[in-house]
Amino acid sequence: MVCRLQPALVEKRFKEKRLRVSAIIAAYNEEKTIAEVLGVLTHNPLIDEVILVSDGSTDATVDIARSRGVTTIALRENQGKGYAMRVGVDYAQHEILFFVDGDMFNLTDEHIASLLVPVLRDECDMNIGVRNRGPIRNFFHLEMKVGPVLSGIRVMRREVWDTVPVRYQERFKIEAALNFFCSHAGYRQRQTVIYDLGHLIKESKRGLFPGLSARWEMSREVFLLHFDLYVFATWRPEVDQEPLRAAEYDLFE
Ligand SMILES: Nc1nc2c(ncn2[C@@H]2O[C@H](COP(=O)(O)OP(=O)(O)OP(=O)(O)O)[C@@H](O)[C@H]2O)c(=O)[nH]1
Ligand SMILES: [Mg+2]
Repeated sequence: MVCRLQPALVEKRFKEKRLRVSAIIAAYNEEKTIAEVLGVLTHNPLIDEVILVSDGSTDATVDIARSRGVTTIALRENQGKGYAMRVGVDYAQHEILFFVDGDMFNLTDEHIASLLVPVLRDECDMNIGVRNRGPIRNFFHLEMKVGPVLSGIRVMRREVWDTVPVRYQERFKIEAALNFFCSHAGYRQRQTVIYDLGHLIKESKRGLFPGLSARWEMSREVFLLHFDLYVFATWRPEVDQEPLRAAEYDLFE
């Protein structure tokens, strides 16, 4: 007799046995989009915990997160994206970390599954979401080669995060550092193309000139980081694991 597992049964087993997922959103003044992002994450069956870290936001981000009932950590002063992510990691209870930017829109369960499932099925250790922006913007993003360097939507095992020395868990260094140290430590990295996922750009969030200035800062930081990581190689993971600097925050659970 040939026995075949029913797809529904396989799916049920997968859900019961899978590793647990903590979703972490580092958000700085994202009141326009955060409710939608949190709504999708809190209703997704693959996600077991949602943590919002407000990076010194001065708008309604914290109030919106609290009203959605997610764990909210409100840093009292802006510390930069990497630091906010690290605070979320320290607070997260689960083995799989799912980072999502707070300024995204049109996030769907299909996007989430396409990023989470390969890590949950142990096909890779980090899965980076690369947004397909359409032919014209893809061209300006060097045919999507810039996406993986900066992408804020990605899934990883906790041990991948732990490969990054503390001094690279800073501002906008963190994503490029994750890519580098994940590969350097021999973990398996994958990129998944995501369609129809939008996000707000700095120029629309902050105004044209402050936005351009912030973009210049981010680009400069990431560009110089590549020299540090790949050319001068100043990192020494074994001596770089200093404790995280302290910052004040309020916790709402
Ligand atoms: N700009 C900025 N973003 C932060 C900070 N801390 C956390 N973030 C969050 O990091 C995510 C990405 O920020 P963005 O400034 O939009 O950066 P980006 O999406 O890589 O770049 P563009 O949208 O192209 O400008 C958002 O969820 C922000 O809320 C911070 O100090 N500055
Ligand atoms: Mg953005």
